[in-house]
Amino acid sequence: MKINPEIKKAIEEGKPVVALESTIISHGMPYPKNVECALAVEKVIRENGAIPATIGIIDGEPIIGMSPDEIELFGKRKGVAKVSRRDLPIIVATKKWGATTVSATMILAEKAGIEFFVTGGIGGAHRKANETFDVSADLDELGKTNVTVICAGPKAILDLNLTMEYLETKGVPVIAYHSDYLPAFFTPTSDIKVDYNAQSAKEIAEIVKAKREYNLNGSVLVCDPVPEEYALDKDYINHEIDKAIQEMEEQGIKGKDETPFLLSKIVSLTNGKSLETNIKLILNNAKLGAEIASEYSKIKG
Ligand code: PSU
Ligand code: MN
Repeated sequence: MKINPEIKKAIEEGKPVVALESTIISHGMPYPKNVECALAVEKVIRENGAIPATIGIIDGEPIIGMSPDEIELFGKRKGVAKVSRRDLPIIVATKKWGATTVSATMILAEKAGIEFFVTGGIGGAHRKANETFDVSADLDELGKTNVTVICAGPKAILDLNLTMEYLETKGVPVIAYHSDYLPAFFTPTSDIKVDYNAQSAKEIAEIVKAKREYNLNGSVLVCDPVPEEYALDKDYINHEIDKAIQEMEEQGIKGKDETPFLLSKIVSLTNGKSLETNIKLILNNAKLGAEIASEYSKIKG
């Protein structure tokens, strides 16, 4: 594993560091918006007092803190593998390029000693998961790996109720920022209650501290609602999501290809509107993530 020297030093000195994933770059958005977004997210994290560490795998070596050139190469390159926990040993041993999902990014961030990780949306229990068993490896990772994840909630391509049940089983506290309800990625809210409505970054840092002091392994899932002005209309986006899922089923797309297919299909069905919302919400999450990491570095002792 290669840790960028600036990040290594910051970790050693207990300064705030925020991890970022790379599946969002290679499988979550089209080029060149993916690269622009990844660099803009890093900028927001720095502006809010933390150091960004974008994580990806190049020639089998996990990189903690990719350079802007590496991010550009990543965003352009075709055929980068989507890597979750299952895929990690294969990609390392066969010396391939790999884009880390939420699960693999959590594993590598924890190994590097990074507590906070900002992304757009997490994977979850897919619709009909009770028949298909299609539950993202992200959820099990959240149950056991000690990294706090800041996102805009699970997307409505998933079954949000099943996702929340699964997180409860795995002991993952789900916190919404300034809301009683679970944010649903493109829309700021759903009708599902969260475990806690947090009013400040400091309050969230204190919850993370308590979780670590009690050795309650796993994540704290922080869900930051997309700002109203960038949100999509709920009925509109859910209708487009239904169309994308129908097309996925007709084409027989399964397994790890489902989420990337749906993400790109939704971008084309909405003429790029979903992509704009996606970028805005990540930038919003980056600000909160950097603030929480900064508060945490003051109190962790
Ligand atoms: N949800 C999004 N955008 C994404 C992903 C999920 O809104 O880019 C990516 C993340 O990397 C996540 C992965 O970890 O998809 C989940 O894939 P799967 O559903 O195959 O577990
Ligand atoms: Mn899956």
